[in-house]
Amino acid sequence: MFVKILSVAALAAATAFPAPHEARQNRKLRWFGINESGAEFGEKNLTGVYGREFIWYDLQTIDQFIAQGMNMFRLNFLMERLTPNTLTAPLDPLYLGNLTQQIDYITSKGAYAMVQPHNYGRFYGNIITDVSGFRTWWRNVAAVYKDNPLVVFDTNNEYHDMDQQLVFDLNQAAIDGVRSAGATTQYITPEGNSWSGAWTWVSSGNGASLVNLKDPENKLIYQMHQYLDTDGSGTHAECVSPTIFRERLVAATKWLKDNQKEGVIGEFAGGDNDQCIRALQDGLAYLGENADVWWGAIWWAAGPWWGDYMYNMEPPNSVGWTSILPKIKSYF
Ligand SMILES: *[C@@H]1O[C@H](CO)[C@@H](O)[C@H](O)[C@H]1NC(C)=O
Ligand SMILES: *[C@@H]1O[C@H](CO)[C@@H](O)[C@H](O)[C@H]1NC(C)=O
Ligand SMILES: CC(=O)N[C@H]1CO[C@H](CO)[C@@H](O)[C@@H]1O
Repeated sequence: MFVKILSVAALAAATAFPAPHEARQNRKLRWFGINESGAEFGEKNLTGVYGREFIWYDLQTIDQFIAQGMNMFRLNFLMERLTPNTLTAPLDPLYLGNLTQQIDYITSKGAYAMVQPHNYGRFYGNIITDVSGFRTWWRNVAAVYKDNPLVVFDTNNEYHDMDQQLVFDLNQAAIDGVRSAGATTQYITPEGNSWSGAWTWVSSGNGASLVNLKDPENKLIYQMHQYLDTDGSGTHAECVSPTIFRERLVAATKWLKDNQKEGVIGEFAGGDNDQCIRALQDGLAYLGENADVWWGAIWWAAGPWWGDYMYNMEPPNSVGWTSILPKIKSYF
């Protein structure tokens, strides 16, 4: 998805909404969680100022999500803020400090934290071609978290319009960098070209290419994204049909099974309307039916600055939190 809609004003209309708080017992999906988004905002302003161009996540909301049964937090941030100017630069202590604070908090609760550079395979807007520098970037980042098995490494958000071999090489470099740092117990999620869409995973050539990624620890969980609007971009409140989520997962599911791979839907969403709710329930049920290969799904999105955005799931009064989550939570 490439559009963000912010209306902080919408937060003003606060209605106290009591959060149901049973912890989930019969988990249907190994992972279910949410994208935490805001630290990657203001990508035109680098490095940018905390609280003005970008924001980190409200730790109290983490507890609220966990109380709803979530156990996976995909943490959006920008590479340019962690390593200003060059891929191999030292990690910025304050930005890293905030990322680590989030990770430590989440994992101290027993949930997974996904380290997710929201960079589309680009650095300062340019496609990353320095594969060796990218490997070093990942080695440096993974070294910080190598002793925390609840950290998951997402190689990069949504490569797109790139040479397929380069996408393969960057993913392999990330895997090699992470493992060379001594981070051997963590899962890694490669992403594909074409915005890592599940519906185009096979047709785009991602499947044929990325099937050959090698991880000495054998802990790759392929990450795909899936939206339910006509163009699959996640920019509309409407969903194509009540079965569109499932339909858009069929080819990727077959690929996972045929190749004995495992996957996760790293971003998905639909608007708060009957057709989308049915599609969301149906698609999540499908993931549950295929839980041998699908680890779960991660909603797009939460974060303090989403306002009245149609997919906002930030507690306590966003549409996702008050209206959508109650209708889908029994599916994970
Ligand atoms: C942030 O970026 C925008 C767009 O490039 C620019 O107009 C604005 O002046 C920048 N703000 C700061 C504080 O640099
Ligand atoms: C988070 O970033 C802000 C702004 O740079 C900084 O003041 C603060 O100390 C950082 N927090 C941590 C825990 O490092
Ligand atoms: C696929 C997707 O939703 N990507 C979006 C994630 O959120 C950021 C805003 O923080 C967008 O820029 C991305 O396009």
